[in-house]
Amino acid sequence: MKKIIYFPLLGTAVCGNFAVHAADGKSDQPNVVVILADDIGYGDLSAYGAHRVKTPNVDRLASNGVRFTNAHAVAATSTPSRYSLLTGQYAFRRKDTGIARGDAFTIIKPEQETLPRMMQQAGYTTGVVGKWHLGIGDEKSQDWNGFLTPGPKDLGFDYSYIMAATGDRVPCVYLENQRIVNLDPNDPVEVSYEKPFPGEPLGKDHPEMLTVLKPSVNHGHDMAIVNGVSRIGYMRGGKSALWKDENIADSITSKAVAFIEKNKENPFFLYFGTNDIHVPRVPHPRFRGQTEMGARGDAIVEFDWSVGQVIAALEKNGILENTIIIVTSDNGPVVDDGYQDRAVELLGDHKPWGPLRGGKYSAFDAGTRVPFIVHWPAKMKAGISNALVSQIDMYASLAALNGQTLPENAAPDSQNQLKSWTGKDKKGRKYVMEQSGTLSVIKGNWKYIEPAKGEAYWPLTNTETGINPEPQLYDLSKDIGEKSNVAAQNPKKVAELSAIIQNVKNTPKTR
Ligand code: NG6
Ligand code: CA
Repeated sequence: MKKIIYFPLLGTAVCGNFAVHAADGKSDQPNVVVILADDIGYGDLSAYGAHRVKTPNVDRLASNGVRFTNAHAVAATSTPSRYSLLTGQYAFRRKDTGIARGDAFTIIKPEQETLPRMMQQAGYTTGVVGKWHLGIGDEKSQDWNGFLTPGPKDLGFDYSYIMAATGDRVPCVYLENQRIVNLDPNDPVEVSYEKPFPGEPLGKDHPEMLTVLKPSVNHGHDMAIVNGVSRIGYMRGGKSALWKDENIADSITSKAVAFIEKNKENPFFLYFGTNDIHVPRVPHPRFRGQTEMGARGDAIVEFDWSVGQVIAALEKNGILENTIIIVTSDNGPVVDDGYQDRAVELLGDHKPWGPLRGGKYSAFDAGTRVPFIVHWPAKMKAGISNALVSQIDMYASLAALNGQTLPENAAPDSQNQLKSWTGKDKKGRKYVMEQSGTLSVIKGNWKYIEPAKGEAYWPLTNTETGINPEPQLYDLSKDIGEKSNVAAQNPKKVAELSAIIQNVKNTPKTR
């Protein structure tokens, strides 16, 4: 039986899976470009009120698109946040989704349903460029000098050009379609997170070799030295393949632009994870000094430049109008994340967290409430939306956009929020879950943080992470800075919100 699927936003009734055709015979499906920043906080962009740094390219998208004020990453660190976005499943349902090492095996299993595979089924060519941080290879084959599989291809990306983990973790190389780029077979790459390679100097023993950045005091980041920066993990070899930190934005942005150029004739889905503004922050010399905030501020300018390059590529090819661009961040901001880059000292009155409390790693809202802009001139009216939205819904919302019916086992926690993402529904989700060292939920004006024991994550103190053995309840309508815990005065609210969390934990599927 053929199903008739109605595309609410495209205004076209179609038969079968996908067959949206405009009068000229070309596909009318919008391209989708997701620009996922690393560690950019709610208050880091001028569209969100920053004044010590200007982000004109992001601001252009914000003023011609919808800028969200109540949008959430699923987790307060990268790996669980990205896992949730690409699978539509809360990362806390799986124990192995914490911050991944650079030699982690593929975390999303090839047999899992994924967002990029759904997009492929909807007729898109899919690509991932930039930060990956979801592991690669498996126990049987993690051959750094050969073909690393499973990897992005097995999860639904036709093309990949990635950094395996983070800028501060080895191996410091790019992988294009799951092979190291520019590798000299006579100088193979070796990677270990267990023990150093004999003869390779380490940051902790050779501070004089750390000519670009030194680690913060009492901190890790003191192992392999690559380009005058010590990292987490050990590596040896691959000299010709090593990235240059100051060129990362240029390298990955040019690959993102090349992907757009190559696929401009047909619908494409590009997932572009920037390295900015994660540590080590080493912006290209042309961005240095663009702000008075040192490397962290200049990295925000570099991020904005990358966004500008993507916009320019779409515009040049006449496809900006019918491309959905989503700009957001994987988690909230951190100022000192392990290197002596003077970010704390030069911050001045810049507030990376905006009016919120906490930051990266934190259960307080700055950990996960992030900038979120959706730009789609062809179908959306510009504006500001306070709708409660979460990155967990990208999967089901893009599926709905393309008339894709989700299989039973796909995207268990992802809801179709297309109407709120396109600015039409001003309410959004009934509740949003957030993951840090504990779980939190926001519903209406209320934010509840589950009681938890645990140590604060460096560089935070327990007061900043929001990890507390007592239940916490905040009335965000009066207290967006989560200063006054009103749990004791509102036992019914506490019971209601804690029941939501219990229910989500106990039911493997919430969509
Ligand atoms: C932490 C690192 C931090 C950063 C983070 C991952 C220490 C003490 N801190 O473990 O520097 O790399 O992991 O950041 O090593 S994320 O944005 O990719 O989640
Ligand atoms: Ca991050």
